[in-house]
Amino acid sequence: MSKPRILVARAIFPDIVDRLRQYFDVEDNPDDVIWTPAELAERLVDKDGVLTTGSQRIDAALLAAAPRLKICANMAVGYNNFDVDAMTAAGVQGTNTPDVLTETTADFGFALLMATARRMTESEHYLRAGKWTKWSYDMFAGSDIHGSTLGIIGMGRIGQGIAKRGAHGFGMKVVYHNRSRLSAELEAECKATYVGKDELLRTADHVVLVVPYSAASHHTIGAAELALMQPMATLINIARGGIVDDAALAVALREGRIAAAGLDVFEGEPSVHPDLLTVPNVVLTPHIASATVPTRRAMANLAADNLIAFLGGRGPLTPVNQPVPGLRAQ
Ligand code: 8YV
Repeated sequence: MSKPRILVARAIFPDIVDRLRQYFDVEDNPDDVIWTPAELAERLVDKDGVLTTGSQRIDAALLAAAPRLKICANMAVGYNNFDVDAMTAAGVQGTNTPDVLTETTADFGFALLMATARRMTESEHYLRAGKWTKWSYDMFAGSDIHGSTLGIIGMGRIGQGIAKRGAHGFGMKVVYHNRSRLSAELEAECKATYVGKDELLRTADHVVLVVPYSAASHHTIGAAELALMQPMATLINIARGGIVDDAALAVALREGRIAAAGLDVFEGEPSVHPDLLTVPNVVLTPHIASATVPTRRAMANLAADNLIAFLGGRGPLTPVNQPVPGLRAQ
């Protein structure tokens, strides 16, 4: 019997591609070419599965062009690149990579918060430029982390990881806002108090965004929300571009309406709003919150294991939808 055919649509660890070759006929993309939607669709015409990442859109048009496609395994926990309704209607399984990146991403969120509040990149640029000639009382004076109020919007697994780091490691008071309240047990574990979004924005010294992207969460933070924040507050976005109105944020930073921002994700990335590149009080990183070698390997392996389990006739390991089986060409 011939093996199922899959596409590994972005470059990943070569040994994990080799592992997939034991189960599948694999077409891969070792040079990591960024295909247009039409080029991706062309490669999927004869494929049963695809290993993809957050940058490739899987929608009704693509599914129609790929009649044999049965599973899309995202190497990411966020799956806003999937049109989940279209996939379910077409009988296509979607999977993501939860849990394996939680602690790494929470570490990064906290690192970005600290770098932002303590002005680490701005001060390093100053030093590297040879401008450091003397000490002064207010040179790069930032805001404290310990003992301050941490506001988390989006209290899923990563948000909870950040809350625990803040509460247990740094004695922060933690408030959170989420679609639904955590159980009393989880609130106690995270030492976190549920508040309304506006109250969080008004009272937090540091606001961290970890909410999944959807039409409903688009521009969760825009000019009106930034206006509620304290002038000494910092804003951290490790969620998705589009959760923050980047143009409005650049204005708020330039006018000193908030103290600083740390951004790992951007609207329209890898493009970055030009005004964010010129304001000094922002720390910018290229979507690397999950980027440690062990975690990226765990993500790639989980995406691979989803393909192996599902196309091997067992259920998906970490599904994001429940399509009716058997709708797709064999
Ligand atoms: C990925 C992420 O690196 O998991 C996610 O949702 O944002 C990152 O960990 C990125 O999406 C690439 O797929």
